[in-house]
Amino acid sequence: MADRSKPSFFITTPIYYVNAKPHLGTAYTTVLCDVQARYRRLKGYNVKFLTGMDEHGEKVEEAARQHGMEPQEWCDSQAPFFKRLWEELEISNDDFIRTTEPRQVRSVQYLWDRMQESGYLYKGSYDGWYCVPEETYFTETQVTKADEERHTEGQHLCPDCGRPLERVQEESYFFKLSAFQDRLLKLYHEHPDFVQPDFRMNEVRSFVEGGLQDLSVSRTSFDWGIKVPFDDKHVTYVWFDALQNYLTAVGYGVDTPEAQAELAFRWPAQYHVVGKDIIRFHCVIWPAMLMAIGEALPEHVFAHGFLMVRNEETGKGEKMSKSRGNAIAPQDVVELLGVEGYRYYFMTDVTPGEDGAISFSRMEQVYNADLANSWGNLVSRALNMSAKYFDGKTPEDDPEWVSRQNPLSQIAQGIAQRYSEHMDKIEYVQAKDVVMELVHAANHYVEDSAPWTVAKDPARAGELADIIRNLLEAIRISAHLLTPFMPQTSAEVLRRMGAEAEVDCEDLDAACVWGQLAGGVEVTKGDALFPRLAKK
Ligand code: ME8
Repeated sequence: MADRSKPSFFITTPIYYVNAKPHLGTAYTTVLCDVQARYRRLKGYNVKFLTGMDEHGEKVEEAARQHGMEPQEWCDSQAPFFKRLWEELEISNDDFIRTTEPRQVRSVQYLWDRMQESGYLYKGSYDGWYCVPEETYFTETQVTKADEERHTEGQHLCPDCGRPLERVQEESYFFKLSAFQDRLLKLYHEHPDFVQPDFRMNEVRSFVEGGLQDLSVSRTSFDWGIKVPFDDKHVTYVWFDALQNYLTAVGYGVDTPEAQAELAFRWPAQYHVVGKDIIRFHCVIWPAMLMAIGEALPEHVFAHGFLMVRNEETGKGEKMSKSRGNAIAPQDVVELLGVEGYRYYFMTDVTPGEDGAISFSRMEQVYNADLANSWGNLVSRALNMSAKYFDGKTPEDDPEWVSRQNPLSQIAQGIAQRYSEHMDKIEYVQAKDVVMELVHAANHYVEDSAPWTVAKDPARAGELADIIRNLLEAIRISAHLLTPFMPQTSAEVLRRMGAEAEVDCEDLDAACVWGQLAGGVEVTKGDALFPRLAKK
């Protein structure tokens, strides 16, 4: 039972199609949400972190057929791949939704009834283009324009992905999306941070300003989908079904007091995190659907860029694909960097809003510089010295020692607040910089204060205790701040310095106040946290 005395923080990933195994791109979005979910738990929120699988539609049905399976059987066979990878990458989701589950069927059918009542639904017939890989409709004008630009000579290709289109002619229900243009523009005007980062908002706004067409939301030419409750010749268009998952997971359409309390507590969501490819579905269609049925709108949609593979010869980012032979599997990166190094690299070296060019050489560089040489090295030096000079323990605070000035406590002042300003907005690169400033300063401090020399003079015992205490305190605070990125390492560091009671912290600001290190507590030196990667 959720503790509803804490504020709710509801964050979602897209639900991924089960036509392919999870890959570096889907893992990127999922880790990005995980970091935010873990951060919010540290800030005392009651978090619900939702991910899942999108199992209906032509694309999934085709994938099943290609593998000689029934669609449901195929989806069931794919679920373990997603669940296993998320476990391996330390994804702390609280729920995993599949669109073939009874709760989704019930909720989508409830949505149909509400739509029918709203007056924004009508029956008609669709005659136009459809891209199966994108599960998207395109108008004649869009297709003609793209074909002219591409010189496709009679073949009609998808304006977005360039793959061949299908001609669809069928009876269909339509959602009156065109009626929402003004209300959507008003939303963007009144809530400029509804779409993040800013430049994506401009893209969405100009799309809507260009005019909206009604959307076909049911299909009659195939049947792998949720039946329309009042017309069972029709199945739900896969996006109309998929978007609804966000409401399903928090109890929408369930007539029990518990479900209604959950819905009231959780909805609206704070963040839908998506890739830039599906921004229109989340920033145009989804809010219009919610407006039609009178539900509150999510607070933010954060659209991140795409991961590209850096071509070492040209220095340019290229789309990842099997046919180019440049696709990188998540397991390859885990093998190189370990899970925590994997998370750290993608979250702190790729700016979340923009496309990011990734490469193995850059991964090694970041790992060695930040994790092996800076963070790992600092922890190992400080714990070793503490153990060596203080009989296997953290030094006691020496009341005789008066000089309390040190550069580290100054840098640490207000650090949790500076870090949070960035974490709140998913600015992970900048948040990491705030922590690494303290880590780098601590490494310099070791050199400048030369504890190994101080240790030789018994008259300087107070000074030695102070130096080691300062280092351990900087480490304690950094470990807390790095928890969302590398939860296992941070927990291990806190354990090694005898602070395991702090591992499940729910008040980051309080934990990061300087001066809380316990003295006389046993320390464990342990193995290197991040062994340096040798040059291949
Ligand atoms: O669109 N870089 O599912 P999908 C970064 N089922 N992220 C990437 C990426 C890349 N190269 N490639 C994919 C769907 N992604 C729908 C969603 S939600 C109601 C329904 C990520 O399996 C990114 O988050 O095609 C993108 O938006 C998502 O995978 C698309 O996943």
